[in-house]
Amino acid sequence: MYAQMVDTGAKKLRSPEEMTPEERAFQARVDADIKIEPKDWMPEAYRKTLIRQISQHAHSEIVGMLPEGNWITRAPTLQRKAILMAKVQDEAGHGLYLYCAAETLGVSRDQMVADLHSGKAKYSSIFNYPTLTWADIGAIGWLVDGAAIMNQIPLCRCSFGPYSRAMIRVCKEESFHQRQGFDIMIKLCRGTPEQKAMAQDALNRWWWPSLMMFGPPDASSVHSAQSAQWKIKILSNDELRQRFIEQTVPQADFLGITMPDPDLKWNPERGHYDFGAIDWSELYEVVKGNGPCNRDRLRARVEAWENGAWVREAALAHAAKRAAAAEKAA
Ligand code: FAQ
Repeated sequence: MYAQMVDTGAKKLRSPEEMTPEERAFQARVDADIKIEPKDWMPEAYRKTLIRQISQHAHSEIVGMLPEGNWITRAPTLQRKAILMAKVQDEAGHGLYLYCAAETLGVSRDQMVADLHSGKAKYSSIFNYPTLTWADIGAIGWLVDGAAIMNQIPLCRCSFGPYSRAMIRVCKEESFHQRQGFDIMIKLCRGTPEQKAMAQDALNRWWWPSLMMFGPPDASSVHSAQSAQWKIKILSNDELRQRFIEQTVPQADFLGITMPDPDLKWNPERGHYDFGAIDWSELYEVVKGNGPCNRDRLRARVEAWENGAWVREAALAHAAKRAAAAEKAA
């Protein structure tokens, strides 16, 4: 197991005595599980933290369409193609709810998109890995959507109203995504030896990056302590990762494929699975822009934005025309 204590650069939490009266009243509302709404007073750092996390979450949904979109034209049957198209469209919808939730905090959509394109805003590391075979589409649904749900169910209870409400709907759709991925894996694992080998290969490649989706270990996480105090984070990165492992190992057993971790074993004393050391240098490299597909992903998003400029211009011109007509009629 990792035991990496590093200086995270995290700021020390303010005690109630150090808070201003407004901050104390705000924290009391959070502690009482009263939702914070966009027009309520909030500390500037709370607003900034939410803009950072929600916009990065939105970008992840949008960039996350690319690895799976890559297989829409090559899905093995008409039914699989229809399901995959619906899933990828759902991810676009999730991105849009999340951009709307972030906009309530006073940031514009154009600014968020510009930050993604300039590399200032992050998106989930997982979407910088390639989808080499059809089994990768199964592994993404099973593992990536499985990890996303594990992280997002607690977010349904987070302190910021628009984010928590967006998450409720997103989680319902993610459950279908996870099940369709597992269904692909079942089919492959019950198929020919070659198909089962494809499923095993996909698991080998997606397992460790899926564990990294939960973020760095708690001891190295810059934002966790403050986000926990504000109930933006309900469970820590490590707690969620452990729960995901607990949920997923029996599913791999059911499929008859093996986790690529020789140190993974049930620890009856802890009542949890122990697991091998995660190579955190890989996460940090991918987040810095050096993953296998970072450049392709950003290029695809920038091109899509530029190619769609005429649609945005036409929609704005149409809206202006309708507003002018409505004014004339009034
Ligand atoms: N990748 O101090 P912490 C999906 C960054 S949605 C990239 O622990 P925090 C659906 C972090 O931003 C997947 N960057 O940060 C789908 C921070 O950098 P910053 C997305 C990462 O925020 C499925 C720095 O490291 N889900 O999959 C990663 O407290 C299939 C320090 O880290 C969400 O965004 C990473 N893995 O905790 C779509 C959920 N981990 O901002 C299509 C909401 C950490 O200071 C197909 N987000 N970083 O420059 C969260 O829960 C949190 O933001 C964490 C990170 C847990 C991701």
